[in-house]
Amino acid sequence: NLRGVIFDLDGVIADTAVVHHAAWKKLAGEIGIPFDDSVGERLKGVDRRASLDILLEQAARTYSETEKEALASRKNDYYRQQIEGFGPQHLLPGARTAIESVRRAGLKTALASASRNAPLLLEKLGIADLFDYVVDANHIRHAKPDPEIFLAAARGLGLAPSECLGVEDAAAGIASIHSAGMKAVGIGQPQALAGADLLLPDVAAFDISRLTT
Ligand code: B16
Ligand code: MG
Repeated sequence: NLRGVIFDLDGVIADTAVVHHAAWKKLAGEIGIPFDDSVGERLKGVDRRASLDILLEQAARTYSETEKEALASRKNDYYRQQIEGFGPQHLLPGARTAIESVRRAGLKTALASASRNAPLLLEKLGIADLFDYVVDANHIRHAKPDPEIFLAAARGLGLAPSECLGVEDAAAGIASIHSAGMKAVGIGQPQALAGADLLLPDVAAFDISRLTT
């Protein structure tokens, strides 16, 4: 019995997947690391440090811990520069309606974003009050595809994982949802999200009434 829906943020609700992508690409260019779309796809949903490690797989040399911290924070600066100018117009089409319809159907809503910038983004988008619970990414020890973040969201809602549904745009996120014991709705392209229980082209196609009956 479905009682809660747990949303990912970047690429599902907010048009930020492209912003993360551009920031990593800029950093990669600066340090001479090849960056193509398949690397970009692997970074989706993965936290900042794990993303950097994936990027550095292609590096010609090794980087010290201090250098890695500096690189990760440089990427975050690029990302923040873009996010500064964000507002409700950067919600993906249909995102607000999708979340509101879940609440109207009497279900709970949570946010399971790996992003440490999620609280800032929720304020800028004007949707902070639409979630019953927001996972604090600073308290998550294991990045997606580990189930930790979706399990924390279910716990925060006071629900069993089996009573929750996860919505994700990244392969790592779908894997995280499934390991948590939940059904997964994939938002995006079939190539990247083959494992999803239901695949939708975008969040505008999310219809809670078709999932609860
Ligand atoms: P930050 P999500 C994820 O957010 C992004 O998809 C991923 O590209 C990013 O690296 C990660 O957040 C960490 O973000 O650097 O802002 O802490 O998709 O889980 O909402
Ligand atoms: Mg995402």
